[in-house]
Amino acid sequence: MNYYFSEKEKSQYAEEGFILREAQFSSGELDSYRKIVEATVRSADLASKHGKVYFLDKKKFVDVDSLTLQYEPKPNDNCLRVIEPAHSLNSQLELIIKDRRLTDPIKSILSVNKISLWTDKLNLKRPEVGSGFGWHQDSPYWVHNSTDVDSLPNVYLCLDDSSKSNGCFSVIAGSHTKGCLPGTADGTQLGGFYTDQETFDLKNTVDLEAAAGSVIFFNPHLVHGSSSNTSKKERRAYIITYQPENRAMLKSGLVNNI
Ligand SMILES: O=C(O)CCC(=O)C(=O)O
Repeated sequence: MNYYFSEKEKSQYAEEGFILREAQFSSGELDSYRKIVEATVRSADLASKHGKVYFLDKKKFVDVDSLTLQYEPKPNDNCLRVIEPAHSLNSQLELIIKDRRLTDPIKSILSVNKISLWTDKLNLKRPEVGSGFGWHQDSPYWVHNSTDVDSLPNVYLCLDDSSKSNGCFSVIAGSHTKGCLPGTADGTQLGGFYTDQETFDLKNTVDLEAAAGSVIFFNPHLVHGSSSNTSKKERRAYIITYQPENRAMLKSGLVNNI
C-alpha cells in the first residue's frame, strides 16, 4: 500500500497549489493524536516558565531555546495559540511526522525518495478565544533560513471537524505561482508577513471545511489564512513541513531525516 499522488492530483497541486484528502485517519487514531497534542500543550506550559517573553504588535511570544510559543491576544494571553517546533516537546509526534499517509504525497510533490523535516506547528484555535490568521504565504517567513524555499511543502492535519464557525483553513487557489509576494506596509512589526491584498484575488478563496482526519497538502507560496473560532468547538491542527533529505531544520539547525 502506498499513498503517492495520482497524476490527476499532481496536476491539480501544480495548478491550484493544494490538495485535500479526506478521511485519512480513523477516529481511534485521532483520539490518540489529540491526547498527544494536549500532553504537548501541558509540556509547553511548563517550559514557558523558563522562557524569554517578548511582544510583537502586542502579541505575546515566549522563546525557550529553539522552541517558540505564541499566545492569544489580551485578555486571553495565557492561552496558547501556536507551538513550534512541537516535536521538540513530545517525541510521540514523530509517529505522525513519519506516517506514510503524509510522507508519500510529499515525496510525490518533491519528486524524491527521501525527505527530512523542516518544521512542525501545533495551531490550537480554542473555542471562543482562538484568533484568526490573516492572509499570508509561509515562504517569506522562511526565505532567510532556506536557500530552497520552493521545496518546503506543508501538510495540514485536521484534528477536529472544521467549518467556517470554528475557523477552518482557507486558501487562495492558484496564488502560489509567482513566488514570494509583497507584504503589507502598514507600519506594524508583523505587517510585512501578511500578503498585500492587491496581489491576489479573493474570488479564488476556497474555505476548506473538512472533517477531522482530513489532510491538506499545500505549496509554501500558497496564500492562506483562517478566521477566528467563534464556536464552542475545538479547532486544532497540526502542520508539518518537509524538505528533501539531509537538510537542517528551521529552528534547531539539526537534521531530522524521516
Ligand atoms: O491554522 C490555521 O488555520 C492557519 C495556520 C497558518 O496559516 C500557518 O500556521 O501558517
